[in-house]
Amino acid sequence: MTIAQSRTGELFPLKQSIARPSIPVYLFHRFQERIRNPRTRKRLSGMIALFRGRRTATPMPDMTTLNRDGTLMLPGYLSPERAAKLRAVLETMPCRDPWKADRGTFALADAPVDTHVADIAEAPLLMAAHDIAFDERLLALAAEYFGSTPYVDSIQAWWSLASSGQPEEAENFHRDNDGIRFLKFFLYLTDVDGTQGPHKFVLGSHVEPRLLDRRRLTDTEVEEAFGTERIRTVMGRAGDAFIEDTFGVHKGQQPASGTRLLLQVRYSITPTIFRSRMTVDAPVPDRASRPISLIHDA
Ligand SMILES: O=C(O)CCC(=O)C(=O)O
Repeated sequence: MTIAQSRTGELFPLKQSIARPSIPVYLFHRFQERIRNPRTRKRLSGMIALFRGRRTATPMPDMTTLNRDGTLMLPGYLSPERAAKLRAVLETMPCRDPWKADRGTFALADAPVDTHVADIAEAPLLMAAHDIAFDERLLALAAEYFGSTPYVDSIQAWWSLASSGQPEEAENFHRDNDGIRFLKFFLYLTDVDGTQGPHKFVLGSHVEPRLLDRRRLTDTEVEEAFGTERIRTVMGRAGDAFIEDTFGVHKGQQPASGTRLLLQVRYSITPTIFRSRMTVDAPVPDRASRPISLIHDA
């Protein structure tokens, strides 16, 4: 039993720790990641929405911003007290370096000096994280954005650490290719100033056919292609959140000092190959939008 699993009342019981995407999900992933033009991607996801049963649109003022910019700020999403409570539980959970798997698991305080990202694998078990992932407002935003019922595909949490070495992986600008249409909800659980690895997003890049290659992009390339004025740097307090179409160009910067704790929920129109590996032994929360959960076993 891990430290975290001893915290009953805060965690759901674990059902599976190695849930895998099915072969059709994997094959569809390989197909959709090759479709680079944002318009073609939107057309295809529209066809999927039609096939799955299109939602009747409920006018939501937030959708104008999300559709135009590809990102929507949700300041003060959690109160500072709730954010601190969630952080206190996550602090007790074992971490692992997703880019250096040979390190095994470690406590945050013992993170290797060259670890940039300390991932918390047990985050999907947290009841407080489920309250967020199945929040009616987030589900409604995702349903409107997709034009169809959302899958709650994953819950993740990780620490970004000030460590040695050059920016790694997602610390460089990139476009995500997680699915044909998806949104990521990001929640800061520590205060994030200019030095603590603020997230960056290029406004409007989710619909713009520039720098579409499946690779990491340099700052110079992004600045030249889109202009520095379109790059939003997201600073905020613990409890601030934003939801984003991360097919748009973005990165999570390497902190120059301090640590950043972030919780992320992925919503998608189809299951992704990055779906939650952990599932919980509990019923899917009853919500008006009838989300499909990949964090629960069917
Ligand atoms: O850590 C961040 O702010 C960004 C993470 C990221 O690039 C991603 O989830 O795709």
